[in-house]
Amino acid sequence: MGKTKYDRYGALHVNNRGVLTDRNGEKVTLHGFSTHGLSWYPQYVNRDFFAFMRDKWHVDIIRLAMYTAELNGYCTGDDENRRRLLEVIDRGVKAATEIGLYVIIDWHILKDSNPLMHRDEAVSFFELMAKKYHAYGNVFYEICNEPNSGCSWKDIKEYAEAVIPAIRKYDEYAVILCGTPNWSQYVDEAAADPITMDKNLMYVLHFYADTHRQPLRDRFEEAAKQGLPLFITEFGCCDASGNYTNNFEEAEKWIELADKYDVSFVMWNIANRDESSASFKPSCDKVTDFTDEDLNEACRWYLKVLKEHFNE
Ligand code: IDC
Repeated sequence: MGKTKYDRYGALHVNNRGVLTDRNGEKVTLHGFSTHGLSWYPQYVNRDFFAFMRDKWHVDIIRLAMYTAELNGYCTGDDENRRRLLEVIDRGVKAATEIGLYVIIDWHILKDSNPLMHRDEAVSFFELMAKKYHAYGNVFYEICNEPNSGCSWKDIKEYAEAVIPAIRKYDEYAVILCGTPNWSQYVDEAAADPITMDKNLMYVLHFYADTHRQPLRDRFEEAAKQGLPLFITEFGCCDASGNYTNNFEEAEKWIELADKYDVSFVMWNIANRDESSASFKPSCDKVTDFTDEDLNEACRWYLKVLKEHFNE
């Protein structure tokens, strides 16, 4: 096994042209997978599987998706549930660190459409995360997955301006990822009024290829051209529900565009749930050492993309 990207590049930052770079200014793009909700599928957060993804799948980043509202969310479940979630995150961050992967801690708002709803909890959560992991160098903090249902950029910005200082109190350097309006699509609104209190910040765009096509690519490209730091922390080949037909033709256009602007991307999702965005077939209950027959079509497509084009 060769050196991982983390072994090679170490802690990253956003340069003044909005590109993710290492300490010598060399640009770095990361590719990997997102877990499904950590309360639902904690079993995939294990070191063997992370090492398997690193060695067999050319993965260099894992996103730990912690729902805040849905089923045993961090803000809706009880104390015991919160304790369990913190434990899974800790296991995930440590496993990723031990084997040289980057890792995203994702505050996965969804049903709770406006991040201001749970701002105080988010401030305490990220303060705790930064306190624990500030020395690691491979951790990204994603402060709000997908603001939606009319949540404005102004609200997201107000939220970010409360959470960023909570992180910076302990972690001066980690890259912070911030969601954008309309399920993390309207990056143009962030470009028009960026957050100025912090330089080590990237804005998030999500796409589901069968739903979000050229009009969203145009928004993405416009923002990229303006030098807005962008990170695709979640995408799918299917429609926005996370299910139904995969559209690989549209997905390929997205990958090409992301690559053109050196934007990193992470695929949704690691689970054996009965939906086309899940990587594993429902009949597969393994938690590592997957074979081709265990994988759904979108996962197989993605592994081929990573192998053929992003295998450094
Ligand atoms: C979906 C899951 C699905 C789950 C649902 C919960 O795939 O199994 O029942 O969430 O509401 C997103 C979200 C992500 C969604 C995904 C697919 O970030 O949580 O996961 N999606 O709908 N944004 C666009 C699509």
